[in-house]
Amino acid sequence: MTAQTAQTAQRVDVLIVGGGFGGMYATYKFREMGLRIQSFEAGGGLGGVWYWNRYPGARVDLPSIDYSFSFSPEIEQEWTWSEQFAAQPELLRYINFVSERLSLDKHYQFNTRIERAEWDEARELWVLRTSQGQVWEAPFCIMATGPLSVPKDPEIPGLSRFKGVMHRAARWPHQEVRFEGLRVGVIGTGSTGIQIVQEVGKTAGELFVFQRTPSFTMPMRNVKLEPAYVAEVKRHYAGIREAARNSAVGGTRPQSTRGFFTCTPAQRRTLLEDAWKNGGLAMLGTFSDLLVNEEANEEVAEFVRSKIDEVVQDPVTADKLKPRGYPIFARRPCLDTSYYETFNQPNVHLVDLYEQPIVEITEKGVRTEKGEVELDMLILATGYDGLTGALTAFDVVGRGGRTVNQKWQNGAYSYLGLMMEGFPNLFMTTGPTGPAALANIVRISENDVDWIAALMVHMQHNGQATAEVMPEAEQAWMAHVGSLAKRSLLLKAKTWYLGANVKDKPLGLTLFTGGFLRYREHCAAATQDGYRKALSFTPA
Ligand code: NA7
Repeated sequence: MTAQTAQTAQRVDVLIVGGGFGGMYATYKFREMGLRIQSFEAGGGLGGVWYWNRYPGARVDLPSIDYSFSFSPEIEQEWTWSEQFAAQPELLRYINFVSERLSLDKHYQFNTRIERAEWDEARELWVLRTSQGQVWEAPFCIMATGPLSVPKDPEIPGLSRFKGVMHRAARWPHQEVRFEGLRVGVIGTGSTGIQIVQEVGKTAGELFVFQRTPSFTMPMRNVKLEPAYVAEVKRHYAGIREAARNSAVGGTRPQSTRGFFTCTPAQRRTLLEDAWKNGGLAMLGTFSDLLVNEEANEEVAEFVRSKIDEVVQDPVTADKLKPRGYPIFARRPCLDTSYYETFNQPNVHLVDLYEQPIVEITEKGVRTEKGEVELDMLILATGYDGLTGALTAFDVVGRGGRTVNQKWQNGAYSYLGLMMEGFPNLFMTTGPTGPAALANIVRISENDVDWIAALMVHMQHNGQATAEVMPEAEQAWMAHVGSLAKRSLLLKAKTWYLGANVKDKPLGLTLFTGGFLRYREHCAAATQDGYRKALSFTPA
């Protein structure tokens, strides 16, 4: 401890980093437990991903009913969703409604990044330094920093040379952006790029879609929620939440137990057609084995490719839009509203980057191997340094001066995605090696915060100052995560799930692929066992 730290440090019980769903719930939960808290958020308001991603067409790809907090029955009754899949402005309104209702934002310091977090071993405190030069200390620190909070620019030379307007999807301006009469380029065709293309294509003078890997996308079939439906949901929220908690995906989407090849070809076709008509992620839940049975997966992939042929009029464009070479659902499945139809418009042009890779960004636009595409506006929808990016972007220093960067030099390593050996009293919500990205992030956040809260109560009752995961428990969890991952087709696509989209990042599937319910069971088992097999404690 330096003399300066001693003079200026402010002290609370829990420090919370992040203002997305995890941070908001942690702020509420620990305050209700009577703890003194201080929360930080780099953005100017709450919402995390939904604060930053204001691009046109931004929309959640899980039903709004599921993608909302369950901890307050009052808020469930007071808030009414207008659409099955809410758009970003409505999501942000919901987030701010929750914040106002529970007076959460007064606990936050906004526009504040944590630049360093260090465990002071002698005093058993986490010491956080902010971008505003303050020092905060607390025995507990919650990193609710989210799996998708560090956007990634593409590694294309000349990005800063472009003289037109450049927008990043994940740092979208707060003012309205118009596209009428403009030549707009979009790089990236993941969930974000697809949402942007189908929206911007409506008004842009010309739209150039720079596609490297095509994604599989299925119809969202979004609908307005009728008052009678909403009333029914509100009557049954308790049961809906229970079903979500006990499901593999943390939502109410049906998940069949039938294997693909237990059905006849005709039955399979009917089921796939039904799923296509129902929209959303229905198709993934129609059979139980699409993420482990390669042959079944390929049949479903071929079904979706055939749908592209049905919609896209130009056969060459249709062919280029067809994803090949990786299993369907191994990249995040996208949900769209007339994405493929957009390519039938005369103002929309697909630029296939397999055929003509981008060479550089110029002052005027994008130069591919076949020539220069002049643009007035360039939009980057090029993804994130997912899962680990937030905690490796600054120094998080644990016992013995070891940083998270050092601990994760060969890939993310943690216990339940919640704790790390060498980092006592430091907790993550939706952290890597948990089910983040594969299940409803709101349900995972609530599970994680509740788990941490139960541990804190246990420590208080037992007069314990610090908790740390034991190396054997962490190793055992990693071995379990690894053995499940080996069976998964997720390994067969180059995605942010695996860290494949970030240069020099260690490759590996450090996500729990056993489903949300199993994950919860692992969490609950640790709690019920009094943490005996997993954690070591020091006395207060
Ligand atoms: P994704 O899914 O990581 O998509 C990023 C896209 O950007 C993807 O199509 C990439 O192609 C493309 N990309 C990245 N770098 C380049 C370069 N250098 N040149 C051309 N194209 C590039 O991010 P999203 O934001 O769309 O979605 C993230 C999550 O948000 C999603 O999984 C949902 O959970 C919601 P590539 O695949 O690398 O060939």
